[in-house]
Amino acid sequence: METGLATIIIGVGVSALVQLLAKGTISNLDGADLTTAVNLANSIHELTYGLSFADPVTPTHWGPETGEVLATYNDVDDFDGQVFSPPIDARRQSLSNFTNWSQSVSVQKVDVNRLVTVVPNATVMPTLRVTVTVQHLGQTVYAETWLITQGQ
Ligand SMILES: [Ca+2]
Ligand SMILES: [Ca+2]
Repeated sequence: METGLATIIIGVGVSALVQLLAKGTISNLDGADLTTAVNLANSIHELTYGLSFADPVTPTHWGPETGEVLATYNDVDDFDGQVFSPPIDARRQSLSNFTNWSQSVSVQKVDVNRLVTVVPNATVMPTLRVTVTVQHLGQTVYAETWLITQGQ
């Protein structure tokens, strides 16, 4: 009973913060570039919906597990530090006609009680923060951040 209540309270707090973070940042107001950049950021966001919070075989390992490649990445931290240029769509297909564009992904573990605080990757914590930064010709056009909670 008490455990269930705590889960609900934490869940409400997290989703409020997700909405705040999901607004993203805009650093370049070129309309067409911005539309492209938002779409490329959303592709990565959509892609992460299908991933496990941690690897099913080696959940404490950070980054891609041995033998994994883009097509077989199956948990969120597999994408930490990955840069896609040309960028990829939500089905991980390379978008070869988007030359000079890139998606850079950062995954950080954050404190569930203080979501702005990054904690070491090995910490047992049910919250990850993902940031994708989209660049065109080396300039950042758009960046978006969202949270992923364990069991989502
Ligand atoms: Ca992994
Ligand atoms: Ca994996």
